[in-house]
Amino acid sequence: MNKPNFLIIMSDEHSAQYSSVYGHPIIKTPNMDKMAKKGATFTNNVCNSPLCVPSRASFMTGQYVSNNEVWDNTKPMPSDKITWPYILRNNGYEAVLSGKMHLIGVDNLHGFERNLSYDPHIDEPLPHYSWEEGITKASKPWNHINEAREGTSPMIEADNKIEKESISFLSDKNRNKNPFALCVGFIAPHFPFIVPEKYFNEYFPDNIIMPDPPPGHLNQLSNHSKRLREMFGLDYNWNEIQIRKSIAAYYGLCTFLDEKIGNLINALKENNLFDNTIIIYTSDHGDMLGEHGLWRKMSFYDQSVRVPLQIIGPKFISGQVDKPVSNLDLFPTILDAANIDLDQYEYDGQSLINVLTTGNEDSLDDYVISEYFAHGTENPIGMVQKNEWKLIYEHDKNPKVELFNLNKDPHEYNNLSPNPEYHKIIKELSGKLINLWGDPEKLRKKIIYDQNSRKIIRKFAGTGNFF
Ligand SMILES: [Ca+2]
Repeated sequence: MNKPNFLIIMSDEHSAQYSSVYGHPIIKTPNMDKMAKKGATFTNNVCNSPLCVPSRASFMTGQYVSNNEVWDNTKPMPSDKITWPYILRNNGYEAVLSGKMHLIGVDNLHGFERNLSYDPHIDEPLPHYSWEEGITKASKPWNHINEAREGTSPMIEADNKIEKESISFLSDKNRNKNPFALCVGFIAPHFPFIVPEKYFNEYFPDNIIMPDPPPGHLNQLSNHSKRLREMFGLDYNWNEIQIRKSIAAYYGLCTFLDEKIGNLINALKENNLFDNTIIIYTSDHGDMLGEHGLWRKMSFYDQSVRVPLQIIGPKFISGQVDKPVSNLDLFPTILDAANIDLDQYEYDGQSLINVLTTGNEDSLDDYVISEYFAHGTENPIGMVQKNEWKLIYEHDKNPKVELFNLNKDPHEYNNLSPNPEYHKIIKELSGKLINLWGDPEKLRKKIIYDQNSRKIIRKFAGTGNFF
């Protein structure tokens, strides 16, 4: 049987809206534009947690974070979790990683046969946070904005190496013998805001859009947003030139990344692999870039949670899919595309193969869920999106709720939750989250127990030995 190959590209920190294909008026991502002509572009795809490790672990297993239990960036995934690379290998595939998947702990592969290059982000153990210790205010402003400039960095060098080894893998003369899945994890456009001059100069100083919140907006932010600003030193008035440099470098990193996507697709074509390869492009989460007074991710605003999803395949449609989907749908989609029986596996996602082959969105679920259980909160937080509605729900004795109408208020400035008119939709969407979580207070206690356990283990096992 002729099984399709897979080229799966996951960037780091690429918000969907920061690309020309998703409507940005300035940022140039011509290869994503070309992908849109050849395949499907999912306009409302979200990551399942706006943070590296939990988001990527859910992508690997197809499970919601609350089921997968990879709560934060220092929580390793158990090695006996079944992942899509293991299942592909069990069905005759060669499944390899090139670059980042942020698989921390003793098992850096979780089913991939090997890493063709390396993952620079698993070398540095990240700080461990505990909800019981509360939020500490940053002692100084976030450093990456003052460091923004043109030039190169170890992350640029890593991406060049990841690209080179991936192209070398695709150019191997034996590549046609067995079906393969090559998963390429680029670092771009993740900070540091440093990018080679040719990309930087494309945007700096004037070819950018500055954050422009309406008057008073920063005083009305949710508790979660206010905590993030305090904890990460984001509530600081940087000078405008440095903000322009940061945004220009991020835009430049998007174009730098887009070139690499194009080069990988060209390598498929040059090696006669394109016609039998399914190509997927997505990212683990986005970046706020100063909107709502926030940088980095960790929030459920569009810039942080909505990520690109483009899929090209020999029998797939070209066009837009507008119903909300999420990255954990890729687990069943990849297996389904490889003709593997899905019934024997446990996963939370839905296969996208039907919409990819027919263009008919009717069979897709009408809502998606994303969750956050890491630093910057003291309680479980979740997001449910259905049609034009986005609900953000923080568990507490008195739950904190935000509701946005994405059609009327695409910038998410107008929280409708205090208006009794919206009680019905709030009840419906929060019910989906409670249904997933069961008792939210039990979930909170379970996460705290896990955080405290890891704190003790780290004390004796050493930082970075196990996680
Ligand atoms: Ca990330």
